[in-house]
Amino acid sequence: MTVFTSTGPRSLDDPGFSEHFLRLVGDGDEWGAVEAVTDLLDAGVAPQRVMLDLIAPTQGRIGELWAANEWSIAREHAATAISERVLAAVAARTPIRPTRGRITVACVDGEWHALPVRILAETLRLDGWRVDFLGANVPGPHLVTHLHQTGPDAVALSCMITARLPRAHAAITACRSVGVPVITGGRGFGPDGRWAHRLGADAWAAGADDAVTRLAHHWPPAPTDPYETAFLGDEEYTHVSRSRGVLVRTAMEKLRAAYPPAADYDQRKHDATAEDLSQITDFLAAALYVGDDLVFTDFIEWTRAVLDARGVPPIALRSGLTLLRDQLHDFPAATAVLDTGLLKAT
Ligand code: B12
Repeated sequence: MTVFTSTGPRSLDDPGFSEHFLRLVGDGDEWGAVEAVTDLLDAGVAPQRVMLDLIAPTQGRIGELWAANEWSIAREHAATAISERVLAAVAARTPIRPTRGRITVACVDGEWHALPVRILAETLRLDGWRVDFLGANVPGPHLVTHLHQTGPDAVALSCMITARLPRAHAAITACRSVGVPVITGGRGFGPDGRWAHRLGADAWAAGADDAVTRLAHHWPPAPTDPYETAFLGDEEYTHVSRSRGVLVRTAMEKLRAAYPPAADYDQRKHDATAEDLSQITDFLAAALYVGDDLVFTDFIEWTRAVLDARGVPPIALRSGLTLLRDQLHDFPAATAVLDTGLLKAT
């Protein structure tokens, strides 16, 4: 479908349109971005398609441009804020009276990727659900309090980063224990949602369209015992997660000797390195928690590319991994995961 905007003919099928929209968002042109989507809605394009085929992939590009060091974090934040306002404009233009049940939509504790789950929330609302959208970083106990107060038919839990899987497990178990079934989604649950099932989720959906179908046709799920959940988080996981502070501090103290250019780091670079090591430790802990190296190796490959784009050589990452490994020689599973990470960092 072709739409005539103030800047000429535009269509969702035209690859030039997504570039045009990315430019508007990247230039901080909120007015232009909102106009572009309202023109599409006026022309009869379904709001679900605007969200899933335009806003979602554009947000993916925004993050990739940040990762490639082409956009600063400030430009990424400004663009993300515009994506959120564009989404709000779509929502304001499409009021729907709820006809289905009530659903709580939230990100797990420590998860800040709010836009994917906001798109999910709006898509469910358009399908007739009454949605309580709790947004990013929802601590488990507060989520459960909310369930007691509102009595929903389902909880939709989002996890985009695998490092948050242990907290996702706690949230899934808590929701199921109070009798509310959980549908999960977001890349953090792994390819085909493989870790969602291990953590006891009632369902997993690849995206918002899939979630709509699942909730319309396969809900509520067959009841299962909420106490029958996998025991995850053995001794090694517990050690790595509890010693996170010491592991990172010790690695930072020894960094200069292992990687001499670190001696010239200013405070900003020093803090960024400590932050990277903290995240590496979180992903290591999550890999031990679910018993899958992929959690770690995926993150290491991505970190390597992010550092490379900022002129940091792979040896710096390898030094950091080795400094963590040196402290964990009594922990065979952790050492094995770090070894696979070291191979990916080469
Ligand atoms: C944009 C982005 C950011 C932005 C977030 C802005 C924001 N406020 O949302 C910024 C730059 C701030 C950021 C930060 C980080 N990010 Co980031 N980010 C991305 C990126 C590029 C796009 C995410 C996105 O919005 N996509 C658009 C959405 C709409 O598309 P979608 O995912 O297909 O959406 C569908 C599904 O997710 C699904 N869905 C989502 N939730 C749910 C829930 C349910 C119940 C259901 C059914 C479905 C569902 O439905 C959606 C709609 O169909 C992804 C990579 C990617 N391409 O996805 C990395 C990515 C998620 N980030 C990643 C990382 C590592 C980080 C950081 C740790 C980086 C750092 N070193 O600081 C931080 C962590 C912040 C935190 N604690 O949460 C990694 C995670 C890796 C991993 N293995 O876990 C990714 C995958 C990049 C990568 N390739 O490695 N990120």
